Amino acid sequence: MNDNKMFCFQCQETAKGTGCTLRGVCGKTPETAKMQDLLLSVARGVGTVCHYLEKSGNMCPSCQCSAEEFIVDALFSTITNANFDNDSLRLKVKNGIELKKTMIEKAKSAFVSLPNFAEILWTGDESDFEAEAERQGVLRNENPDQRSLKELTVLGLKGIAAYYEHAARLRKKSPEIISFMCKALCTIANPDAGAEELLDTVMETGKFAVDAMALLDTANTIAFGNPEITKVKIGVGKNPGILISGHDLSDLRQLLEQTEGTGIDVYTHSEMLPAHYYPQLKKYSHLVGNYGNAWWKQKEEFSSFNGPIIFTTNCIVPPMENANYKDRVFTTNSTGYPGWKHIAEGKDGKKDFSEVIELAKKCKAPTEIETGEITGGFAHAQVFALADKIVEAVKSGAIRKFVVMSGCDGRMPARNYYTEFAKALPKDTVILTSGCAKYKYNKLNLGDIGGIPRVLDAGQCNDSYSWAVVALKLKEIFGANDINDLPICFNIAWYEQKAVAVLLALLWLGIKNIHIGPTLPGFVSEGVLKVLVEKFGLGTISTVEEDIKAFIG
Ligand code: SF4
Ligand code: SF3
Repeated sequence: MNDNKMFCFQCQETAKGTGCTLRGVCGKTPETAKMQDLLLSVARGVGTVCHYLEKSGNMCPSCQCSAEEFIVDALFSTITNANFDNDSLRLKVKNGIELKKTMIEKAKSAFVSLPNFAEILWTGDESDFEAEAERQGVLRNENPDQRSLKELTVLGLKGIAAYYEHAARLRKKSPEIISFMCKALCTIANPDAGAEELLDTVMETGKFAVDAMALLDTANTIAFGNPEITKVKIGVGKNPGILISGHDLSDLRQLLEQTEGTGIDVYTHSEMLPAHYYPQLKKYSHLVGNYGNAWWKQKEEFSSFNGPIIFTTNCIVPPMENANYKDRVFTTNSTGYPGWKHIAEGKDGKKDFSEVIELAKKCKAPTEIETGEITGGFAHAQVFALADKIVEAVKSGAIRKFVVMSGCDGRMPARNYYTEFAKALPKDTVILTSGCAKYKYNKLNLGDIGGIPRVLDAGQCNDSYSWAVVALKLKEIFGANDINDLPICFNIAWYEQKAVAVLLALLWLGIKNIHIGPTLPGFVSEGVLKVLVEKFGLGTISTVEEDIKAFIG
């Protein structure tokens, strides 16, 4: 690892755009980074054994219960801003090592010979954790293009794992997705994997990202109904509240059930905002509104919320030493932070939020930081319900172009570009959004076109799937030969690895000339960038004026 204390380049805020080497810009310490590197290495080992067992007919993907759970959780726990808790990560590593040993024994007794990858050979001695983490970090691949393709795959897998975990919690699973994850982890573990095989794996990751988003879409709509146009309050009431952040709608439902009739109000935060659009969640009258903005403003907003906060997924920002909310934050699922109480799933698959509720009862009501309403709920079913109106507006020229601005928000000042871009877009354009990127422009009141709002929010980042479904439907309606002939352009803001999965999904669907920003990923090497530019016309952003000219004409 040279003089580096760590190496991580998986998110958009990576130091100097090339890699965090001393400490993460996100707050990740070298110890946490190493434990995550080790966890990923063990996941590659488990995935490789699974893949070999399956190939030899000794295991079907649907019976890999504990392997499936381990792989999905390992990938999700290493997503940016998900888990900063070394003890919890160490425990995951140890469980993975035990699992790998059991599976290797199974392979031996079935006479399945395993490849001699380092991930298989390592015995998992605890005194060797640190050294193995250093050997197995991102920089283990010396060839920059090979490293880049492997990282593109694993970062896409992290996004898939996140979406898969939510779907699985709602009892929707897919042996095919798990089987692919194992195969891809095996390819990444293979030191001799060639460029072509790696590029194919990257593209296949896009295919399975589409499948994972479709799976989650089905799971969500079966459980909670189809999102519908909804106005969400952004002010506060007089009751004490619980703030729930992240993406896990199943956790929110359990919290709403357990808080019903207690006099506690529930508020959504950041990526939980779209929960309000679902009929089976908005029916709870004590789901009163959304508090605050995207993840990166949480230090100030948690402080003024006054009540307990639950993180169901990323994005956690490490609190200041003297933060007044430090003792009222809880985590669930793959998330963790040292000193914060983790609420695990019970044997019945349920979580007990009683401690959070008791704490809320002793807290003051939230301090109001803004007032008014925001509108959302434009996932595919709602958009299809408005299809006639939308098609008519396109045909008449009232709508000139749709601009997909899905993705993530972040704290870099360069991201003000997205606010300015949204403001500068001509009045005959409509923004299609999803993910926390929307907080850059969802309170601007950009007006409507004949009753169609100029900002259509489909939901969380995984709901970017809706825009793919809508684009395919428009292609059919307009009889276009190619999806790229439609009046749609893509200006995506990325931050963490779910956005990487979404980008790979869009590439897999054949969408060209996507612009990503505010900067290009540090994990894309010059060689790989050249391929992405030549094959897909991938680009980044420039100035608002130049981009409006280039995208809209
Ligand atoms: Fe740096 Fe991002 Fe990795 Fe954090 S997640 S260490 S900010 S690259
Ligand atoms: Fe946001 Fe973290 Fe990506 Fe799910 S909450 S979009 S950044």
